[in-house]
Amino acid sequence: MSINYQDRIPNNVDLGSNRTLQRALEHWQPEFLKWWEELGPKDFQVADVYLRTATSVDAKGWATYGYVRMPEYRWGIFLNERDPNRRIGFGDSFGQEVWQQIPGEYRATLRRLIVTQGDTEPASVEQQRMLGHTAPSIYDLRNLFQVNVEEGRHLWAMVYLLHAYFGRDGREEAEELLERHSGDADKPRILGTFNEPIRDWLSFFMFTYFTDRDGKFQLKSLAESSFDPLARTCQFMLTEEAHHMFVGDTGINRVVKRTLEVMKELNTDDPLAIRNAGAIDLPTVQRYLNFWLSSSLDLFGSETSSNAASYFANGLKGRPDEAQYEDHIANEQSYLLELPDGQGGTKSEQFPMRNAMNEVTRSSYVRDCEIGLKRWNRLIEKAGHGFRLTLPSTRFRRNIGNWAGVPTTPEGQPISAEQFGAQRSQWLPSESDQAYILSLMQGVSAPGKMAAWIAPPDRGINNNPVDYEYVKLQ
Ligand code: BYC
Repeated sequence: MSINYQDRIPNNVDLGSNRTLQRALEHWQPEFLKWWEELGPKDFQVADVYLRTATSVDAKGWATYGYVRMPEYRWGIFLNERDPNRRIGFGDSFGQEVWQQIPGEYRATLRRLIVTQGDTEPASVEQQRMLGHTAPSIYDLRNLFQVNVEEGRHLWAMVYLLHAYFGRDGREEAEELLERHSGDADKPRILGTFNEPIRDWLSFFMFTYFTDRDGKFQLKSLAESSFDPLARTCQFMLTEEAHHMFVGDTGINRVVKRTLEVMKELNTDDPLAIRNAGAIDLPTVQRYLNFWLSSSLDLFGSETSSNAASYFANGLKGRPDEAQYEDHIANEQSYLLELPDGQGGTKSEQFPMRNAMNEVTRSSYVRDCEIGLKRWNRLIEKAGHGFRLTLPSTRFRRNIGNWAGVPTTPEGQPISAEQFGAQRSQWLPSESDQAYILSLMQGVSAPGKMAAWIAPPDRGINNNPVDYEYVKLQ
């Protein structure tokens, strides 16, 4: 399963044996590069960046480090190895052989899922396009670019499936993936979060912690798919995804650490004094967290979804880590949901388990989000402060699903729109919060130097020191 780097498109799918497919992808490749040039990281295309590139999908080869100019990154097609004994792991066809081709009746639905997944990848690169100039260090700059090139590769992963298994429709969808753009008034990206601007690095860290983690859970669900090529693609994408969440987790950790240092130096927790010293007060960190978590919660879809039920029944999309469940058919269980009663209160209702799959996945996601919070709060506790970062309720500021448009407190208590409006600036980034955070965004480019609002990382990349020249700026 080593990767063929001789081909114009690196791959481990024996692309050379299918000339039509190879030609079609070689036709898409310059379109991708044009998109990268126009909407990928602005201005750093000739810099040498210390990046990892996959040279094989096994443990030894998937992370090979070296200096690369981003447009020369070897974007390619890498699937995990095929397990000839793999069986359908859930739904009505549990135990049957997995599919190497798509059954006709599921074509449209699978195409929709793959396009939705694929759409997020270039979207995130577009959202982060301007961040290079304001990186708090070149260590961070390198991490941004690593995330960006890998999101580009994840787009390739989905485009390969579209080209290889969906004929002309798939080729058209692949073109449209480069035509929709994040935040575009006429052709926006499909899912809400991917149209939100990311203008500052606090948002970038929140995005990589919370939104990339949605990616982890969606990819885990698709890695269970009966459509084996999709499952194998997502399994390999998950190995790369882990670094993206690491960037968010350690980024927020370093922001909190620096704030605590300033609080100690000044012996105060007064947000204004902390801001005057150039750090980010913890209530502002909480407000950014509230914004990005609530946006990411929408990405799981509605609490009750007949789409989700049929994805599960038909074996298209499972639960993350499906093997941990006892019952893989799940058509006799139910799930209790607390929903708005339409009169300012809540009501409990039982739903068939299959219809609640989005909520099952969202709940696993929230548990995973708590791990970072515990770590950040330990820092705060050790420094002797009573403040704690918390995850807002899954009901808070939702735009999709049963809680969409229902105003609640961050604890999930329904309130009136007036009450919400009156407290909004305590719960979500206000204009003045955003102006302050933007005022901190000034690029730092000397190796080892950090902006004043963030602590240095504990260690560098691939055993290199923190002051390594991770990006050689020309
Ligand atoms: N914004 O039945 P429902 C990642 C739509 S992130 C706008 O509840 P369903 C990454 C929905 O499409 C992972 N629209 O939805 C992270 C549906 O529309 P249609 C991305 C939304 O189908 C960082 C309608 O509402 N992967 O990889 O059960 C950087 C009815 O909704 C939203 C995937 O999303 C929203 N937030 O589930 C880079 C996996 N939510 O079909 C990358 C593939 C829902 O009626 N997608 N809608 O026109 C899916 O599995 C499903 O489409 C969803 C929704 C989970 C998104």
